[in-house]
Amino acid sequence: MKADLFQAPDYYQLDDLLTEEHKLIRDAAREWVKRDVSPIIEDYAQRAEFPTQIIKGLAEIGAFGPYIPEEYGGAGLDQISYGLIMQEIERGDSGVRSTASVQSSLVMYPIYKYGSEEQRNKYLPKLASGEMIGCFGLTEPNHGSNPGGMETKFKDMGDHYLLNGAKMWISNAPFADIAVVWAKNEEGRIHGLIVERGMEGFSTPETHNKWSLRASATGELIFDNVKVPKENLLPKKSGLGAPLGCLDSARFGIAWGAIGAAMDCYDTALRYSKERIQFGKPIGAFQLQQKKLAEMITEITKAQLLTWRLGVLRNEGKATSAQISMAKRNNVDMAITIAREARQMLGGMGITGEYSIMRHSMNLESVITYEGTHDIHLLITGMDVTGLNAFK
Ligand code: TGC
Ligand code: FAD
Repeated sequence: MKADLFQAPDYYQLDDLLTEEHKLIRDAAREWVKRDVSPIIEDYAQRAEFPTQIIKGLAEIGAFGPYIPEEYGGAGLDQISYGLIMQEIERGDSGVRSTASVQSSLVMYPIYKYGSEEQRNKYLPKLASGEMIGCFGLTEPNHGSNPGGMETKFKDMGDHYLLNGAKMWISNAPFADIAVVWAKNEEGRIHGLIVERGMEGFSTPETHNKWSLRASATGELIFDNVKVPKENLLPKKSGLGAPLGCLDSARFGIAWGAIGAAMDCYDTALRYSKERIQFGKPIGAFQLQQKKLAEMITEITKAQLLTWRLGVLRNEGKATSAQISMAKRNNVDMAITIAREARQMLGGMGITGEYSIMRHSMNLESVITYEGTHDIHLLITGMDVTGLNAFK
């Protein structure tokens, strides 16, 4: 792969909206991606392997639980810092960002928000340092967009719970130490349970043959009469709103992350357009190529403004789930469109691993599907503005 020469676009001087601390956090993440991710990621993606050696670095840049309070090992940062870290990581690779967002928003967040004090103290510091990796089991083979229909269930056996069922498409599953699993009790109420690797009857087979997110490990979670200790149930919230509340946090991170992938594609295409000569001049001098670049930077700038405002609203505790859906949907769509256009600008070179664009493009096919598909988020916006529910 080519050397990482990334220069971040900031067409509307949005750096002026950031604090000095935001910029320091972002720049540290950016440097780390240049040094530890960019040189190796294409090779790992080609081999369909997650580079476990970067876990320590992810922890060091604060990517595991950025907004979790310091007393539990988190970085105690605000939502914009969290977003900026996700942006920088996804600039390197969406699969690496997946590992960080699952760990932060889907494992640490529910333990922090819905867990007991004992659960917080037992798991959060180890998750923050990367000593422990977690995954989040909501999706099932028969229930993706409608998780409320889940079949995974647990029974109260007096001194423990007995868990049965299966989850599918679970990021980090093949190597995770713990899984936050959503399952129904005998009354059909959804609860979160912390399942630990090594519990009898619990297995995590890896999902192979992916053309997307190849540097992220995806797998199933199988529960065959798993005895879960009673103290592993998350006590403070139940019902579908509990897992969906975690998704708000992860979707927010993805809205920022997608900008990172888009910025990388734009920056690569811009540089290439000035270097590649056809018909005696750089291809960037042709109007058709300029149209692509002009539209890319316009869309990136709009997405940057959207997420910055959303970050402010999140910091003030005022962002709604529907606002987060709009940003996730818009920004991922923006990124996948830019990746496709940027790939074309590189001609044949665009399909090779010499450049990051094709990898981003394929990764974004997962990003536009997970955490709620493109169409599901449109229906959430539709429901919000009309007050009419198209799901039921
Ligand atoms: P509905 O009846 O609308 O809602 C049930 C309860 O949940 C509440 N709620 C929310 N709470 C917090 N945050 C949200 N975003 C919420 N959305 C809804 C709601 O108020 C209600 O509460 P209550 O107290 O009244 O019971 O539920 P529904 O069954 O009609 O479904 C609505 C729908 C379709 C929007 C929802 O199911 C949905 O978002 N589906 C998409 C599924 C999804 O996003 N799955 C993601 C799996 S995890 C993943 O993909 C990780 S990838 C990570 C990576 O690798 O980076
Ligand atoms: P379906 O729900 O079967 O949807 C199929 C199509 O039907 C989609 O286009 C959808 O938009 C459309 N559709 C569905 N309902 C409606 C409707 N009401 N109106 C109109 N159209 C509709 N899940 C986890 O729990 N944890 C993870 O860590 C995780 N990681 C993932 C990693 C990867 C790489 C991938 C690909 C997925 C991951 N997922 C994870 C699962 C992901 O959240 C689901 O794939 C996603 O929610 C969609 O579910 P589905 O694949 O079952 O598609």
